[in-house]
Amino acid sequence: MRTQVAIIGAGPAGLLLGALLHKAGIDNVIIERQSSAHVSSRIRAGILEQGTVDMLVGVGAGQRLLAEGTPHRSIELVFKNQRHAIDVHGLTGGKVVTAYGQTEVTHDLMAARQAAGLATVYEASGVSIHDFDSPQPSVRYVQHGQIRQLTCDFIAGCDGFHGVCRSSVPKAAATEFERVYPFGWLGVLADVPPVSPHAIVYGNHERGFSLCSMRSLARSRYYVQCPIEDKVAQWSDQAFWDELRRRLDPELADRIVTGPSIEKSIAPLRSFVTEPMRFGRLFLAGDAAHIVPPTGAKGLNLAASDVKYLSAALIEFYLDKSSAGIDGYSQRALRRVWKAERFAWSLTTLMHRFPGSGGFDQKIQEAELDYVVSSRAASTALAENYVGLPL
Ligand code: RFL
Ligand code: PHB
Repeated sequence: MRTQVAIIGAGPAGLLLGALLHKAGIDNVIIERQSSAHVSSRIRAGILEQGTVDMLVGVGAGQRLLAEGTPHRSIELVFKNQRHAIDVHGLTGGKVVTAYGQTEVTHDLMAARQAAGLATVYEASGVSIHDFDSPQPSVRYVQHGQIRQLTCDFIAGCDGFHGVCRSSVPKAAATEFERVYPFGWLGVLADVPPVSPHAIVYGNHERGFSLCSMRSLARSRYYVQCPIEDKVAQWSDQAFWDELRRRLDPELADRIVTGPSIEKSIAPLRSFVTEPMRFGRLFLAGDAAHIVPPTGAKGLNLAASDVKYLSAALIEFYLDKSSAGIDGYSQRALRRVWKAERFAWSLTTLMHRFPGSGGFDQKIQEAELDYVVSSRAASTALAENYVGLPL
């Protein structure tokens, strides 16, 4: 089999890249390790920047998003048991974020890809990539017990943090930057109306961080910071709801509607960047190249901006016969990646309880939060990062 661009991974990065290339008439094949059912059932991100929404609409996968997504014009910060709204919409000249689950984004992109009849290989095992330092790279994998080979012009490594692409690059060719946080997020998904249907609520409390988010007017997503050693089995639904309530202001705590969890998991928090994001004819995009802690809601949105830059570079290569775009891809993408890394790190640092920190650290966080909500300059800085810096 031969194609122009072999895409490894059918997460948001791979599916969106495939859609953008197809729209420009560039042939591509996606090779995915998991089944399509597995891919479309992973519960992860929930908040889309306007740029991400525009891209999904642009590739024809935005119909349900526009009908069912919930635009948020503000976020709320809870500290010292009080809630403060940040008017994101007003502070950014009219920008909003949209609550729409990654599960739905993936579902819509998969459906659009299937409708267009584009090639996707699911349940490919033993995927390996070869010769990306030559003009004719290839991908090998096993499907239905048979070894297959796909030759191509370029490989797009959209295979997430644990994928095969980044680990196929010689160690000496890349530099990795990393910070691992000493806590996790315990997340619960429940079919109950969201406590705050018009805003995402971020809470700072002596007991730790909390977050109230949503997937729809009937489905809520909540998180509490927990020790990284905790196991999901230790947390009954009741213990989760009690802990969440303790960390919110009394009015919000009173309003929470609880119900049985339909998903419960603990996610570790990490900041990670690999540089560069291009090695000959291999490009990395999304979580394959970088991880942000979820506090800023940036992971999926960064995957989208990477593939926007990458698709523009490949379109320039095929249609304008110029290599300038692919030569500049890494530098261009990394500029935006590092700004999102900085934002996610600073919001994580501001909102969480760190082991070994004491009263002084809590007071400093509260003073900074007080500054953020009372200074127009500081709340504007938060708002413009939250809605997403310009592409
Ligand atoms: P993905 O989604 O991990 O997809 C990678 C795909 O590659 C496949 N794969 C392979 N395929 C073939 N061969 C191999 N060897 C392979 N190895 C892996 C995998 O099966 C998978 O299908 O990466 P991608 O596309 O870069 O997308 C990144 C996003 O998924 C991620 O950044 C977000 O989920 C992060 N995130 C959030 N991002 C936001 O923008 N807004 C949010 O509100 C938000 N909330 C979150 C989040 C992530 C969370 N967790 C669980 C880490 C909340 C949480 C709790
Ligand atoms: C979510 O809805 O899952 C979510 C919202 C905001 C974040 C992270 C996750 O910062």
